[in-house]
Amino acid sequence: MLLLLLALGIVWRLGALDGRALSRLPWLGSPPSAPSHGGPNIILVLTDDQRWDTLAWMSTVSALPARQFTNAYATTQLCCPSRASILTGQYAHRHGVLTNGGSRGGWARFNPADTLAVRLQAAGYRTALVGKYLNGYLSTEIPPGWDDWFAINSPAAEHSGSYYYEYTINANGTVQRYGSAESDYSTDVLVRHVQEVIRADDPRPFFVLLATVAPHFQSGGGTNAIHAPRHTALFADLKQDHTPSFNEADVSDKPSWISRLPLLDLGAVANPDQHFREQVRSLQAVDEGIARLLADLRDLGKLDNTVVIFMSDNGLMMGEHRINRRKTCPYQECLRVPLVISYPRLTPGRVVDDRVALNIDLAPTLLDLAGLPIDSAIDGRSLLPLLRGEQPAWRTDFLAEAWGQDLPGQPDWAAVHSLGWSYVQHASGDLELYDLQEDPYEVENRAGDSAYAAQQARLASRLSEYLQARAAVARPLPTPRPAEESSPANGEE
Ligand SMILES: [Ca+2]
Ligand SMILES: [Ca+2]
Repeated sequence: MLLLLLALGIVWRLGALDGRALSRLPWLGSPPSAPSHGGPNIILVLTDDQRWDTLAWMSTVSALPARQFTNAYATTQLCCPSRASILTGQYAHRHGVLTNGGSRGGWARFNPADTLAVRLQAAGYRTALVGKYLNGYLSTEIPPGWDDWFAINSPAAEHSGSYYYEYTINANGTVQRYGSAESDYSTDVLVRHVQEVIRADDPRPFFVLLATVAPHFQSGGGTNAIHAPRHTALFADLKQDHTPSFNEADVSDKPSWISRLPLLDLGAVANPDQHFREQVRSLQAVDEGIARLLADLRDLGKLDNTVVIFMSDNGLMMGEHRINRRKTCPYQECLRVPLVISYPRLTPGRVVDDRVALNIDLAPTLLDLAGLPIDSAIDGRSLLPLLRGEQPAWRTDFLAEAWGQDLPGQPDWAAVHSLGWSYVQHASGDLELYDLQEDPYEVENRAGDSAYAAQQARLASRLSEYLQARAAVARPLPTPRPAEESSPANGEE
């Protein structure tokens, strides 16, 4: 009796809290009986290592009524740092996840306490992470901010480097094992889970991060992306365009770790033409999955009130400047990502927008869509005014940065990148300068060329401003353990 009175007393005291806090107490049941938030539903589809120039082969995404950002970039061009930036709206130097592993990066270095998911959940959203989280996440731990956690958590050694088949998923605390059957193909498994999320009888708006494995190449063996069996017959003759930088004949203008690369052996297993075709094939299941989700939303009457964002975490070199299957480079192929934002209320038709959009803009954009404040802890800017068709004063350049050793001997670098120019300072002291109007494929490094001295001085000054601002907010680096100093921190994932 005493216990009952005590319990009633606690419930009475909780009654003084607002309804949202009350609803999140598990023994009182959830979801709440009434929507606590009137914001739109959000589905963020994040592909892995998809270059911007493969978007054209995704018929559903290409046909969405949407604003397509043709100059969208990853500020750090690597899975884990970029995903951490998407979740926080912060530059890598600020959230501190600089690499995919080692002491300077990976899941273990990420602070999950204040993410987009945490903020949206606190505001009344039902949040779901479906697919890839952060590199090195092998845990059964569920980070804060997620109501529904369906995250791939198997170590690379256990699944032949694939993640397309033979992987495990932490499904809200229960580890599920997937095999090699056609129905285990990871893109389809993830999409099916998102279908469950959006069909759930829950009055709260949802935020779903659907992070596919596709179209990443397999780790370890240099083999290509894996497509769903139903797409084997597609694109048999498809080849990537070989731009003037493909297998660049003269790389003597490049820093030493590039100028010493041999010409690519195009007969090798890691043939970039084949990988391009396999990327496009593997993206078909992603595109079909998005079509299924759109059909479900239409059936549920939720289509008009759902924002669908399509983006990749980073680009990828596929033979340009002789570099194959590498990221963390300052060139267009690494920096640029596809970015499409569809919100029927704001984007009734297809609009191409060439303003500079960044991975760090996603978090503030989604907070803005949810009516939440964007505070000074966020580096990116909301794209919502752009979605509305407004013309605010907007950035014309940005700071790009990278750490780790994706190419042997490659130092850390920072760059200022605009639509007209790219200027790169490597920690080794090497400089690169490209006139992107004259030389969009970056085959002629103009650093040190007297004809470009004024531009170089202007860009060096601009980069210096960025680096001073960076120093003021950068998360301190850990002291590297001796064994790590000579080993790659990024691996191939
Ligand atoms: Ca990636
Ligand atoms: Ca050259």
